Amino acid sequence: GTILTFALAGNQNSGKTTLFNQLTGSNQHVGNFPGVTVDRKSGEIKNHPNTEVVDLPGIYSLSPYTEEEIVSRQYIIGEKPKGIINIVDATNIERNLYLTMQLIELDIPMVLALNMMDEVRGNGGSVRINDMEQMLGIPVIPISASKNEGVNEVISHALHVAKYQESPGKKDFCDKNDHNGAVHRCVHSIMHLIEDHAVAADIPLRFAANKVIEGDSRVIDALKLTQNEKETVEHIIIQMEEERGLDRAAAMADMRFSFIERLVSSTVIKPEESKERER
Ligand code: GDP
Ligand code: K
Ligand code: MG
Repeated sequence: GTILTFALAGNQNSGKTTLFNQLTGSNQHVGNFPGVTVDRKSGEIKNHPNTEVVDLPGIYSLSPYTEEEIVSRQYIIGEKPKGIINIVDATNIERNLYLTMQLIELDIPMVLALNMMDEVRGNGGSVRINDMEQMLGIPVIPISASKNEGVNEVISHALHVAKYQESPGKKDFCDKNDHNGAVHRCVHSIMHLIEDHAVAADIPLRFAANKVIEGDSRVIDALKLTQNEKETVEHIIIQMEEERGLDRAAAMADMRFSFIERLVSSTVIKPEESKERER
């Protein structure tokens, strides 16, 4: 039958290699991604024949700034794994979720393995997992990779979303009613404008639109926009920058961090707060 392929993606030091080892045991192959010196480690999930997990390099975003980021997005967009396992360091959620939001834009079935929960709990903190799942629109599984806790749950959720191709439930993280309304309108106008090109180039639409706004030349070239369309895109972005009072890169980053702030403030209970609660 067909092989269920998974990308394991996360920030550096999120516990990616630890989880990869728990998922695959000793069944690992090491190679290289084509054309670069970045290691490509893959393996079958323990007790699940016809699966393959690829341990992507540790990355902070899907912007094309480092070899690791280019390799990772090339792999996900080009080879189209059936699912993404996104590992997040629960002790550093704000920073880690920046990548999570970009992965969700790719519209590939995905689960979030919230790692280092042993440390969070040890410090007296906690996370409202159900609320986080609702706000992100993907399954969230609290784990401790180093203690092998929650790993089987990650496997069963990952197999499920991949088998049934359950894509993330939401991709729009703009709050239309806050100061990001202009960004929201800009993203939608550009999605509308580039839709046929994104389909032809086989690039997920929202990811393509966001990358066009960020000025990502690889994505812009791949879309093969006409001169006329490029000018329209530029006009839409300039209008957004004027309304928003920020340049395009800052406006997009602010849109993502505003959401992350809302998410963290309603789902993460920091140690001091949880102690308050107990009193
Ligand atoms: P990578 O850079 O994402 O591949 O991260 P590693 O797997 O190398 O892990 C980074 C560090 O975090 C190592 O020292 C691990 O032992 C540690 N680590 C990984 N998972 C956990 C966990 O669940 N809890 C704790 N406390 N430490 C962990
Ligand atoms: K490491
Ligand atoms: Mg590693």
